[in-house]
Amino acid sequence: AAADSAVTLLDYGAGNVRSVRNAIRHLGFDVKDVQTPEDILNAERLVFPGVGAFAAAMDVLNKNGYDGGSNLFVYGEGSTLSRHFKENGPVKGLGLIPGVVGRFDSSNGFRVPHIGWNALQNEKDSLILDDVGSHHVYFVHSYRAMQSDENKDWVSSTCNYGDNFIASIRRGNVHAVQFHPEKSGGKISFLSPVYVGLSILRRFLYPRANLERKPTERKALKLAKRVIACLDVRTNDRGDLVVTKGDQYDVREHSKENEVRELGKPVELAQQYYKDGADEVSFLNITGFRDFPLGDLPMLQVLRYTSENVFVPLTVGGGIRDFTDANGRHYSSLEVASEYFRCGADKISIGSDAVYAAEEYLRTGVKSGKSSLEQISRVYGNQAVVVSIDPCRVYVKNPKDVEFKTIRVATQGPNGEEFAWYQCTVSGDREGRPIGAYELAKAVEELGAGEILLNCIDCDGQKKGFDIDLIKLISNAVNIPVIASSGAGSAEHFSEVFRKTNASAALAAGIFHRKEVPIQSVKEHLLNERIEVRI
Ligand code: 1PR
Repeated sequence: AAADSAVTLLDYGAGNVRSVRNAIRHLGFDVKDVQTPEDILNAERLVFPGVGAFAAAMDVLNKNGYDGGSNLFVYGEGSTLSRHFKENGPVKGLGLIPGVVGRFDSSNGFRVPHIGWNALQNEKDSLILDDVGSHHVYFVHSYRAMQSDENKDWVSSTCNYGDNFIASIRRGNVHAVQFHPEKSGGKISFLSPVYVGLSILRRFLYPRANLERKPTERKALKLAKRVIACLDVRTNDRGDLVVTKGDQYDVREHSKENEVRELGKPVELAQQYYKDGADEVSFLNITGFRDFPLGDLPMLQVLRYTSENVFVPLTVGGGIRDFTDANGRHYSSLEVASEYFRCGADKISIGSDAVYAAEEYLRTGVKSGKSSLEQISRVYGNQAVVVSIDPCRVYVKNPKDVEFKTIRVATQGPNGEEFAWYQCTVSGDREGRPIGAYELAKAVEELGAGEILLNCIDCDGQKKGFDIDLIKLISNAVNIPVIASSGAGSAEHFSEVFRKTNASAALAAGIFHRKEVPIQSVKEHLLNERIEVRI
């Protein structure tokens, strides 16, 4: 092991590097940023974080004269280190590892991006994966490297998602992993001080650390269904940022004061949910359509603090759009998103602005390339862009009455209607738009969304279960992962949504905030129901 405690980090501004930084610090090391190519050559341990959009990252690297190829402890995402990369056309990678990277094939029913907690297989001589045993680790990517004769001696583990792709490689001191150790938090066992993802980084940083390996009984087999805790955040009437929760999006107490309902503090609750086993945490700035996030420093601060010791993916939404402030300074949505990523977000979520972008795309039939959705996914990769849909059920007598996709409903409407469509809303349900959730979902997938957060205004806060009709409709319409949201009232509602629909994840807020159903009991219930989850 190297004598000094510094780890050299190559931060080329292409994604959430804050979490990698935080994880290294958490393990007791200082981080030294690469300023010049010599810093790379002089590094004893070099960490090279993965990126969402490879071509954009290589461009930055090439402009700065980094050409890689050093014989160091290199630790980075496999794709970046491979020879050629086929995202946005052929782009030359660093050329450290022989192999070709290609996009997952979504035609065989596997959703792309591959997002979530999956199992490692065929592990051999990795040196750094010893503590992982049969636990899940966190993946988020659309491209993967396949095994070949050229690289078979490098492969130290694989993962199965449609096909067997390379999950990690090791050659001498070079380690690369396709998943995110800094996001694969969670303890190895209840009593153990060892965390799954951090243990990987730790074994890299202290190569001789000789912890005993204690494989657990249960085997992680495949991509797990995710359970996500959502924090709707806004300022209360005193100006403090608080976690609130609405009933059908109404977050005010119906008392004399009509104050905003308060359920806790964002950073504390996020930490709690991480400890309780949440697979992801989402923050939604629910007054983002009104406030401006770069002026809203508290929200950025919430992300900074949370990412210091929450090692699962963080999503942030609310207010991601172009904005001109009172002084006439213009901010692009890309700048807003970049600031969120720098502060520790792994994904950003776009609500209202995605509705406008989809409307324009459907009206003109042309992708302008200018919408926030398109721009952010071009720079950060579509796996970093979630579109949050806030639909409202509208009953109709006859499907021909509307131009939007309708469904036959399981429970009839108030006037005996047998059909309904789901109308998209913007600005937190303040305005209904002439576009259905079905049409929106398909359009945003084409525009570059990597995931859909599917809320339902009718079900929000009602605790009567998810809107199965809606979730079926949308998850069957797209090939990207869909997060079911709104209405969870019990652990059984989670197994119901995973059984009856193709949702990849289920999100809840109220039951977790009010401590009515702990995350752990949701997970245990799913496990008993033989639904794969991360424990
Ligand atoms: O339009 O890009 O600024 O984004 C605004 C974001 O804020 C959107 O993601 C939108 O869904 C969200 N939002 C706006 N107003 C509200 C509100 O509640 N008044 N909250 C709101 C959305 C819905 C879910 C909720 C689930 C689960 N909240 O996120 O957490 O319904 O709740 P439950 O388990 O208690 O039923 P932009």
